[in-house]
Parts: sequence; structure tokens; C-alpha cells
Amino acid sequence: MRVSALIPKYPEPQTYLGRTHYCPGCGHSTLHKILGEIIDELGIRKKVILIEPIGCSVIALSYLKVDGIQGPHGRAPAIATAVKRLRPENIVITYQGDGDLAAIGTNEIIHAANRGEMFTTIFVNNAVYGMTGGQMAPTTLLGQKSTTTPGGRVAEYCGYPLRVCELLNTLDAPVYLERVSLFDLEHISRTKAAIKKALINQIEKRGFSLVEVLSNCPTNWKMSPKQSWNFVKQEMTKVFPLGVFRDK
Ligand SMILES: Cc1ncc(C[n+]2csc(CCOP(=O)(O)OP(=O)(O)O)c2C)c(N)n1
Ligand code: SF4
Repeated sequence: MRVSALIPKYPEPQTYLGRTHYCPGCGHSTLHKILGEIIDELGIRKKVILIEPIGCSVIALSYLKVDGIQGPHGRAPAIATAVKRLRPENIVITYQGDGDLAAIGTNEIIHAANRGEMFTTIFVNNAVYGMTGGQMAPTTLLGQKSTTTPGGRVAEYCGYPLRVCELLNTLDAPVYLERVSLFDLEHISRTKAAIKKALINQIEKRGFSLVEVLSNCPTNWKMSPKQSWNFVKQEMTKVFPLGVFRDK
């Protein structure tokens, strides 16, 4: 028997195109790959409309072979609302960072979730504004250094880290809210399962789902990829506990 016959044949990725521009070890790359796999597994590639944000993932559509719209400065939920209402047969996904979703566009996500819009949000919480050089985000931890909090975030001046899943869990309409992470293989699998579930919710017309993904920014945190994932695991999860907040 030839050795090649023993190697399992995996289907060619249809959606994820690979070769991203992200910094080495950045969670955005892993997340794009997972999202591509899920879209392939659900067979929805031709139905997906991805609303990409402002931030490092501003050109996510260059790496995922789906239709989409660029929704800068936190407005992805408004664009997604319009697209989903006009084209209910499509699968509409917003992909947003914490600067984009939880600072610049906080009102957008709260009202879209409160209206129970029928789209799916992937919220990437890496505790800083990555693309613009590591400024403090609403999700920056107390004491965490950023370019705008060089001595560490102080609650008296900057408030406290904003917990988006917990905030949205006060609303009646959302059907699914979960916080996951990518710091090891087990949690990458959990993230994949959560995003898949959120998309199945949309396929089954259940309502608004959001998956918050605790991610890293080794470049702006000034850490190696390994150190940055340890920071996510040991420090971020204390402030942003993982788990399902809503599943109805
Ligand atoms: C100097 C400057 N200020 C503000 C902006 C607007 N802006 C674009 S990306 C970004 C930060 C996005 O951060 P986040 O949503 O956390 O995404 P990440 O890059 O961390 O993935 C901001 C504020 C800009 N482009 N340039
Ligand atoms: S700056 Fe941070 S968030 Fe942006 S690609 Fe690099 S590591 Fe990722």
C-alpha cells in the first residue's frame, strides 16, 4: 500500500483563504480560520454577508470568500440590521473588536441586541485598540498598561472594564450570549462550537446571538504570543469569566 493512501483526505477550504496580515500569534488569524471552517461545515458560504469592522480586522473580507460590507467605526450592527431585514434569507455576521463594538459603537450593539435583530455578532475582546497602536479600550483591565494609560488603567480616571456579555444579558431579546477564548486547543474548539451554535440560531430564525472571544494583542501588549495567551488565561478570564450567559 502506498503511504499516501494512509493519509486522511480533508476537503479543501472553500471559505478561508489563509495568508493573513495579522501579527504572529494574533487571535484574529485563528478566529478567521475557525469562521471559515464553520461556514464550510454549514454549507452557507454563498448566503453569508459579513460586516467587517474598523480595526485590525478591517480587511477580514480579504481572507474569507464571502460577500460583505465594510462597516467602519462601530456601525456594523446598523448595517447588519438593514441587510438582514432586506435580505432575511441571507446569513448576516458582524465581526467587531472591543474599540469598535464597546467604545465607538456601544449604542449600536445595545439597541440592535435589544431589538433582537436576527444576525450574529462575533465580538473580539483583546483589551486594547490594536490597529491604532494599543490605546486603552473600555475592556482594558485595571492596572493594564496601554499607550494612553502608561502607568496602568486607573478606575478613578478611566472607569472599570466593561463587560459586554453581562450588559447585554440585562436585555430581554437576545437568545444566546457566550464568552469564550482561544488560549489553548480545548478553548479553540469551544469557540468553534459557540460560533457554530450562534449561526445555527440564525439559520433557525431564533434571534440575536453574540459570542465574545477573549483574544490577545501581543504586539501592543509588548509580549510574546505565548506570554500573551498566558495573560488571557490567567488575567483576562478573572475579569471576564468564560461561560454561557444566555441560551434560550
Ligand atoms: C488616529 C486614529 N484614531 C481613530 C481611528 C479610528 N479607529 C480605527 S481602528 C480603531 C481601533 C479599533 O480597535 P478594536 O476595535 O479594539 O480592534 P483591534 O484593532 O484591536 O482588532 C480606531 C479607534 C483611526 N483610524 N485613527
Ligand atoms: S496589532 Fe494586535 S490585534 Fe492587530 S494584528 Fe497585531 S496582534 Fe493582532
